[in-house]
Amino acid sequence: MSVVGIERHGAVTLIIIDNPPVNALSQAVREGLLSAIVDADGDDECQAILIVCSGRTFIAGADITEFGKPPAEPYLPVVVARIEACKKPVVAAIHGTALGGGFEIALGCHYRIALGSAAVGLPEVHLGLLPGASGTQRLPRLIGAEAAMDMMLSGNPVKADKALESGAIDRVAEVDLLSEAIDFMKECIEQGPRRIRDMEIAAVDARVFDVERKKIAAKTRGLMSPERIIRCVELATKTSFDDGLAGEREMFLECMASSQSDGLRHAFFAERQVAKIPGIAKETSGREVKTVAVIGAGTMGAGIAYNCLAAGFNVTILDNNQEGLERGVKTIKRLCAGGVERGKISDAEMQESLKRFSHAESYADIVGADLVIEAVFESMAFKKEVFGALDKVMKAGAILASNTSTLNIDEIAASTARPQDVIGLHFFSPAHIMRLLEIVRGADTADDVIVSSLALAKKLNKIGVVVGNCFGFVGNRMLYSYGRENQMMLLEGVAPETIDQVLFDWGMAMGPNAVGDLAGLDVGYKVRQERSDLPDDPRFYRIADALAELGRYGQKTGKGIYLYEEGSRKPVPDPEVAVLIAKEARRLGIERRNISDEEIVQRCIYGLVVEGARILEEGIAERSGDIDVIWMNGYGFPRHRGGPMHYADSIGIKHVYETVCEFRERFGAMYWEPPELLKSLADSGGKFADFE
Ligand code: 3H9
Repeated sequence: MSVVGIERHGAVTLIIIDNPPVNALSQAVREGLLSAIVDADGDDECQAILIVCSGRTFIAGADITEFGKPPAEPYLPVVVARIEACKKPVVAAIHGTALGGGFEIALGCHYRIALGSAAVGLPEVHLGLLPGASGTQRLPRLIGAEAAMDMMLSGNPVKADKALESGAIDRVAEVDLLSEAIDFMKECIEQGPRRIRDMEIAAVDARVFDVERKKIAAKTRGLMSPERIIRCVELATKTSFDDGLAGEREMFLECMASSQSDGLRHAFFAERQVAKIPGIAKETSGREVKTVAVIGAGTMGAGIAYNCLAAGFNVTILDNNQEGLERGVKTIKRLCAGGVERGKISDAEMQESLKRFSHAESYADIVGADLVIEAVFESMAFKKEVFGALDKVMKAGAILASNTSTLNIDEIAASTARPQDVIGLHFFSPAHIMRLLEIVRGADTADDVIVSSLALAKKLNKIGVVVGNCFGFVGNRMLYSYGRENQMMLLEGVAPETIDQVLFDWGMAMGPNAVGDLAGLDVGYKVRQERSDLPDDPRFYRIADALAELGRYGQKTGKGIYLYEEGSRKPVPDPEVAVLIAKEARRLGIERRNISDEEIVQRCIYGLVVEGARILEEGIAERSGDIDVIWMNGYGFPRHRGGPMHYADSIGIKHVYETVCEFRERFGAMYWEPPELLKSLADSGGKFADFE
């Protein structure tokens, strides 16, 4: 079946694109569209052309699956130019979203009409790209340089009413896009083609470009495409349309060939892949979840409760400690008020959501909940007690979830007579902000409980990743290796602020020492105290433990590995800590030395890769991409590097393997014995991405 069809309606020719699921501009679509345009332009009966799409949306952009492969003609800029060159008016009728190359097609058209529910946008920046089919040259001519830069730098779609206001579209259709578009075309025929390339760009103060550069510098640290978007728009204000196009093409191809775009494209597909769970049929339906009970009104419990409330669930928070409960309720109300202040919800919506909120001190008040999320203190004994109690009172079929960040979910499930209903839902702090939800599947967890958990993640606007059961699951288990190397290097002579700076410059959202102080050094300390399987190594997390033992818990106590001035979150290096580290190193007989920035990065990041490889071997993660999604969304791993496993794939597994072997020689096999998977992929020239 052809992906581009033609229908004649009197003097109007309809070009219909039908390429599910999102009408991406594959080679076949580009070819079909070009040929249809040429035909219609040469057809004497045809007075105007309408480009529409079947299915759920207008064209959502270039076909990203073709990126990184040899380009195939006709190229998109050629198709857009041919549309614009038509002798008769061409109109785009937009429903759903016209994104990227899809919106560029619409900009090649002489007029644009969109349904009120539609949106248009240029999201290429999210893929490490810039609009490469004349968007950087046409949009500034249509709506002005500053508004165009805003759209391209944010990558966010703009709703039809706003797009109409800015001039990005010409008309909003109220009800029936097709018939209203055909009516609109009568006006277009009268006016004739209106080509954006011939429009004068509105004058702009030349300083806006540098202002914009400064504005985005911190947010787009290390990324190449945002700066090039500004350069392209600047070019549009200074040179001819054709010279601007040539500049855009050159910069687009440069971005396309970059490892950054490769990493971001990987992130795009990996985040969609996580929802597909091998072994669970696509049509498996989940259990109905309307009412959620959260147990434990601490920071995490309150954050989860607020998150569920904001997503529209009926929520009850339960804590048997009256004071703790009151504090939790206050936190939730404060978070609600914060949502109003930040313009996320209206005051009326806040009042409405508080009607769905209640608190309780006894299990009897939550027996009817569809889902219980336990968020009590991280202690196996305590969690077992809670689950034992829940098992006795909760209605049949209720999902019993634990927010444990490390503990064995099967052991927790064993304290109930319904292990099929038990699952881990590992939220990340702050729960209402962090996008990751690690969904921990126990040995007996029912498929429909997993499906419900994925649906919950979606409703909470999170990315749910299903993982297997082991200590720390995927994220925190890997974090142990990363943190371990940080701790070792402190003892070996690198200052905390140096490690943090090097990893921050490499792209991590924060350095590991600053993260430790933010999360609270007492948290990890208590977890290590409970573990009986820690390595027999006095260096293991020695500095973190020593600080916790001194009551230096981090930001919350004003002192951790760094110092914090009253009311400030800015870490300040503390000479006392430097003395403490040097003393511990001496006690342990560790020689202090200079360590290069390269070694700092390699030991921390390859530490992650080695553990990730073991996790894959053991089947704790289904795919290497799942691990990447976890690290990009829960641990501040730079998205443009595509996650730790993709990063290893992109720099070459052989190189990683050889460096790990070298580390084994230098630092011993206890931590650096290469996993079999790493070795076999290095031998075969394979990639983690190919491992099933
Ligand atoms: C570009 O246009 C460059 C040009 O400037 C220049 C070129 C020279 N290609 O997200 P969903 C798949 S760059 C291929 O779950 P939703 C997606 O993988 C592009 N496939 O649905 C998934 O597949 P599967 C600029 C694509 O309703 C399925 O469609 N455009 C593409 O939640 C459903 O996707 C963008 O960056 C694509 N372009 O959201 C837009 N898009 O079922 C990227 C989607 O096998 N797309 N797929 O897992 C989106 O933002 C969302 O997909 C969209 C729909 C909002 C459209």
